[in-house]
Amino acid sequence: MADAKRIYDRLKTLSAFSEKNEEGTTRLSYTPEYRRAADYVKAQMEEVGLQVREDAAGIIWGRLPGTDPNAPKILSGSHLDTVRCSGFYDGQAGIICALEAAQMIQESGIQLKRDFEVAAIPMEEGARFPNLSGSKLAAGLLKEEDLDQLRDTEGITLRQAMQSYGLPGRLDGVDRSGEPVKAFLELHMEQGPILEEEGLDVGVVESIFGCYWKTITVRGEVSHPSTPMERRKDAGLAACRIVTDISRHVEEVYQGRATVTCGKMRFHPDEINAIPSRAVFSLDFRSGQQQCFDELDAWLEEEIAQVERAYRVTVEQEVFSNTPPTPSDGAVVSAIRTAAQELGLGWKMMSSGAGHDAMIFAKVWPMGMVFIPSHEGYTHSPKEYTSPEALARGADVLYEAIRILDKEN
Ligand code: HGY
Ligand code: MN
Ligand code: MN
Repeated sequence: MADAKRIYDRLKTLSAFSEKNEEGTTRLSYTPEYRRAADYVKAQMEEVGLQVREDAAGIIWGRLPGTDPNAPKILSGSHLDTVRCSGFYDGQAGIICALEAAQMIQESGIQLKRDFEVAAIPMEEGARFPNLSGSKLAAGLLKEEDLDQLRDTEGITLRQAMQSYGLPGRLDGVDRSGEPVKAFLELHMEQGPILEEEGLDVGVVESIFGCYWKTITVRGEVSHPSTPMERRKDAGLAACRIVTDISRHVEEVYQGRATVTCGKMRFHPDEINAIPSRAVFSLDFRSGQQQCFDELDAWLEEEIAQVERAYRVTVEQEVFSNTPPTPSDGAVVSAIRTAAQELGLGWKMMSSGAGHDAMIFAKVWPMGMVFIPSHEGYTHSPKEYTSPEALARGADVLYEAIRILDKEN
């Protein structure tokens, strides 16, 4: 059985590799704190006896060789980066529980037929570079030329960030999409309250909600706050109108089938006594049905046309990230479900509202996810918490699922 204390101690140690911030853990990709966390993960993998390599994208792969090097391998892991002021379970629990499963395999003395590899992946969160870029590099969905196109919020290109992090700035050997893989498994905290409220140990994820990010730029005219209301071209007010209108629309029409969030908004010139000439804000759409995204696209076009007329501004929108709703692989789901049943755990089939690296790997390999409870659903917050016992039960399910998948043809 998994060692709850060992798992928790590794997570707690990881949590300290953080930029100084108001609260919680902040570890953006390719930063000095990311480097310290990566070095710690590599050292723990070596301690477990894995063959460790860091590829040209900074992805860490810890390999436990199987008896048949040609058998399609089993991969498991998650992201090592965090959003700002986060907890230390999102992503990290998936890496450390996969490492625990590897250690359980080692300690049990069993020999897998298939290679088993543990992965620690950068750039899953969009806190620095576009989200899911690390797994997209491993899945061959981002190419060398993208390294000069993708920029962080300071304008640094991905290639520059990789090189200053000590990587070659090229992608030799990163794309693993052509390799035979039996399953990519990702353990993740639920990031919702359902498992805890229903007193269950495990969520067997059957699909992952799509994730659709837009940047909206509103342009008006700067003028003095004494300008009469009817004569303004107030980009800030127009932006707030779009956000409140689309939020109300989604709440009234989609009732839980979709969500929309404005997490970032910047005004220019950003002065108390100047009517904003420009407002730039984000919209994050989530839904399990592609049709909802399509409908909201059309609705937003209409909304923008009305706001442009009403506020005498111009509005542009840019799709920043677009990953459709993604089903898990039936055979992998079945292995996870059987593992939970054999362990006598409480489990349920469920969808994931949050996005994950697994939804990118699903484009090239069979994918499945193991959810473990999130205390009161907190996530992207220092209040994030999953008990050591729940982490250990998740690692047990991962271990059993690996053994089931290993025995299959
Ligand atoms: O945004 C998400 O769904 C995930 O936390 N990256
Ligand atoms: Mn997250
Ligand atoms: Mn995550």
